Amino acid sequence: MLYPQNNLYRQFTDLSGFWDFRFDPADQGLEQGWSNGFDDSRPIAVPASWNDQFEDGRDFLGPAWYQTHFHLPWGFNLKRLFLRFNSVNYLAQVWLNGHLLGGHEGGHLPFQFEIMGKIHPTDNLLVVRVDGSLSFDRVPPGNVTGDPYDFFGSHGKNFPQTNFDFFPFCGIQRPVLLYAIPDCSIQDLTVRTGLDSTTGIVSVAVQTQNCDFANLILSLRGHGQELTATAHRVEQTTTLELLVPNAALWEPAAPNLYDLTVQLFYKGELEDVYALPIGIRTVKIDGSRLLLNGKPFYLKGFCRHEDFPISGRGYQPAVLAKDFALMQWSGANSFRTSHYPYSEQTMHLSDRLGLLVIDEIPAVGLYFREDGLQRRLEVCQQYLNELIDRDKNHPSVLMWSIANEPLSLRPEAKPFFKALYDQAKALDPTRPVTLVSSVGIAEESLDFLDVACLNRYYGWYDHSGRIEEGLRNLSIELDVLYERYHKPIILSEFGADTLPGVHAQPPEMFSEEYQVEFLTSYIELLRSKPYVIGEHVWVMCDFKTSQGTLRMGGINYKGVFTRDRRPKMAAHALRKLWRDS
Ligand code: GCB
Repeated sequence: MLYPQNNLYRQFTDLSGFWDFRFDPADQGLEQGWSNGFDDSRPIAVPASWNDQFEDGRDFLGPAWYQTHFHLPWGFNLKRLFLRFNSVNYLAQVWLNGHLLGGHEGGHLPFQFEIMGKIHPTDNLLVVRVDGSLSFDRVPPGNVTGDPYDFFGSHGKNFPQTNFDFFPFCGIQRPVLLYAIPDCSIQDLTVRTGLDSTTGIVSVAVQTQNCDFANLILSLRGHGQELTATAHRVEQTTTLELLVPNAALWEPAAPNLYDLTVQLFYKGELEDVYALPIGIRTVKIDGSRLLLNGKPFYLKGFCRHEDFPISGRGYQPAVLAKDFALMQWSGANSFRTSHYPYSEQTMHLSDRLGLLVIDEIPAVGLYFREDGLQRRLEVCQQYLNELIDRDKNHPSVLMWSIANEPLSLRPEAKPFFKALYDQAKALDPTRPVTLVSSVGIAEESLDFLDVACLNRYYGWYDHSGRIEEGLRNLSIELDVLYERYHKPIILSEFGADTLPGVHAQPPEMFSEEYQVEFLTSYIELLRSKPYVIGEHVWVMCDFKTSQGTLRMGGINYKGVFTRDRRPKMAAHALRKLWRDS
């Protein structure tokens, strides 16, 4: 799904702003909810989670109603029109002027509706019902009951009862766009790049719609070069290839981008243009090594969350800019989109600023009891399709992650992940596929996954207060894991809760000194293992969680930065380590 853009042939407008909003705890439905004219409505900021915008309803997860009015912008009436929602968590149903446009399941991924015939030139009423409530058969799951074996962390005692460790923020969390494209248009582009000695190979599959036998011109500009390729009488799809001599390759230390432009001609007229920044680079797993552009690469960086006071999981451009500035300041070269896809803008900034991304579907806290299992698989399959469709053209996307810490000790887990692995490979054979494991050696899907990601907290949840002892265990475990599966390993989470301003010498749990010692001694161990290809600290910033005995004030304090982005001592220690090596 191409992101809307503005040029002479396509346009979009952002419907962000204050919408009308009401909670609907009795689930009275559209008739009652709407026909009373939203008398009890209140203004709400879109995009943002609803939970922290008001004095009531923080823990209320839905259903709730949003509505806004808009006019058709000048010039839009000559085009095909769509409404695109970049992220609504969790279930969305959308009406335009009383017509049900459809629905979507799952936050963090975009969906859209064509609205021809349902839109007026002047006043339009857009209504959205959002339900973010937690259920065992949703992904990620919540309100799971029964066998403690299927629970994450605090064994179902947290509130709201998530099977994962972050607050289940809900609402319209990213922009809603109204956009226009020509009838005869470029529907999709799939860019793949390769390398033959110093020559870059750029192959672009172009999908057109509503114009058989169109002509295409593909051009690539940048780094002193301008190259073109053409295709004639294209029937819906074709692949064009460009060879780029002495290509300026994309890598974190030099995130070189080229401007790719596709022009679509139909019956002699230029009908549509789409432009995309692209990077030329290759990714390969070679034995126990990760090769970027043919050279071994070691990942240093963070896991993160989209989380900020008041706006919750809502898109905040200034916070995003700050997070990238802090990642660059600390010397990170990569991050994981734990535990759901981040905004499209995050992916664009990663391309531009040179951060490699482990791109994860929102499959966290998965468990494998029969009830709801098939449904959870289908939802994960939908997410994987949507994620790869959205992010396949970003040079920053290094690999796909198909889950975080599934409770994989049941036999159903392996076939579940084999289905997702095969799907990812069929959609994108160019990138490695991983799964982030907490069960380690028992994660049998490592038989087929390309990379092993392991989360470990020895010296925190286990071996509390005894980092050295914990690390002795980790060292043995890593060797055993490599021996068993022969896959390169990323330590994809390790960290310690740290209260800013709490100090102790000798270091004690929760003190800033303990976090420094914890992270630096983990990193020293990881660097001594030749099959370890990366270290991702849990977590970049403190973030909001459900309430429970494990989380003081509903906050996970493992951040290297506070929730408002101030550094703890560990941030300086990491900067020293990551910039010097
Ligand atoms: C984990 C989870 C992450 C938690 C973290 C923690 O293993 O993947 O979501 O927040 O541990 O702090 O316990």
